[in-house]
Amino acid sequence: MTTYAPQIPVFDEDPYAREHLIDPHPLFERMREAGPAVRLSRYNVLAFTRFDVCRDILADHATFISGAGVGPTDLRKEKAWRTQGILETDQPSHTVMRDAMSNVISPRSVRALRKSFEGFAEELADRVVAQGEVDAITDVAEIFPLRVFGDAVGIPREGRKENLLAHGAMNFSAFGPENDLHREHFAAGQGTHEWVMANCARESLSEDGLGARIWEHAEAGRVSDEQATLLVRAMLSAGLDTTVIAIGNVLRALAQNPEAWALLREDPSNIRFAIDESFRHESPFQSFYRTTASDAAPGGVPVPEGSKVLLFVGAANRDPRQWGPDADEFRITRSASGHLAFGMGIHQCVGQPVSRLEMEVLLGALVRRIERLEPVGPQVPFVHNTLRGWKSVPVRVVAG
Ligand code: OVM
Repeated sequence: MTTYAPQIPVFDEDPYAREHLIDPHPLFERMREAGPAVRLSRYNVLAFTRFDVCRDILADHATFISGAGVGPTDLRKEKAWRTQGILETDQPSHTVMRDAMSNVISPRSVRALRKSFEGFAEELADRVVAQGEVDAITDVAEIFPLRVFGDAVGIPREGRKENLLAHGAMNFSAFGPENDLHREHFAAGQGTHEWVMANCARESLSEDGLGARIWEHAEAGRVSDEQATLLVRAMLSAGLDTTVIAIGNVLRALAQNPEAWALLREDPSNIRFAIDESFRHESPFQSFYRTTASDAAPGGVPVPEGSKVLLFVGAANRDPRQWGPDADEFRITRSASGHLAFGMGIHQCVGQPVSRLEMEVLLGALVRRIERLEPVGPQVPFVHNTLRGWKSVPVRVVAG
């Protein structure tokens, strides 16, 4: 067992316990204030919650590697539940995969998606207004990416809903410890991995989608067939739940902050500020790990080679040292860009322009029709090891 410097503050609480997952910010604050790192005694791991230190760790991909997995398990010692993909790969093979991925998800290819995203956004927004009272999660946030992102990748419509959400919840569970929640999400995800893998195959994907564009890189010999499969898998496993949660979180924040909704109606160019502020304020992907390839000292804290380090980007995104004394408030007039919700450095989310486009187009269609959203009835949190969102956010739709 790794021994850490004795002066590092020790926390006996479990950040993955239900009570903290439901309301993580009080514990995040105590960890941030205790020092640049705290040792979680339950896991014997160092946890980082301050913005600057998390950012520095993410920027140094040579010292803080991903190839040993971005969950708590060292995948060099224990076999992963699935083949390691782009997320859990280091240079040089990461670069090969990343180049293909960023060629496929390019400014031009993302721009080309706008029209079809808008078509479905208009349809869905009409439906929301007609209903008058909706669940921002199940009637809106879950519906939109399943349709438009599924179509963009080029997978069949049938089976998406039953497979992709449970698959994402299962997959992202493995970036946290093997606790009861992990087991629940793995049980619920039974069979979905097989469905996802079957849809990564060249012959399952439509001609005109992002998945088929990935396979062109395999045909050209720039990536192997296995790498192409893993890149389509990354789209399907990383692109769905995260965006569903992101849409749910921004709708919830806007329902609770009607003055922010009014600013979007006044000037729709404010939509992108609301999106970034929401990513900062409640980051969909809250925490993950790196592994030290050599002795390191992030934020001055000594970390021996071969240690897992736990990064709470959800806490870094609330760090008052970075965001000021009102860091806990949702305020779309602040400059929230530079948050760590999409990571940072060579592994920074490559799909983020697609996710942002989905959010921007959908919010645009909604603010054109709706004067405000009023929260009604109890909200149900999505309790998950690494994702932060809601399962139910009922709202009354005030058209106008
Ligand atoms: C995966 C995957 C790939 C990229 C990112 C990610 C942020 C997951 O293969 O599951 O999560």
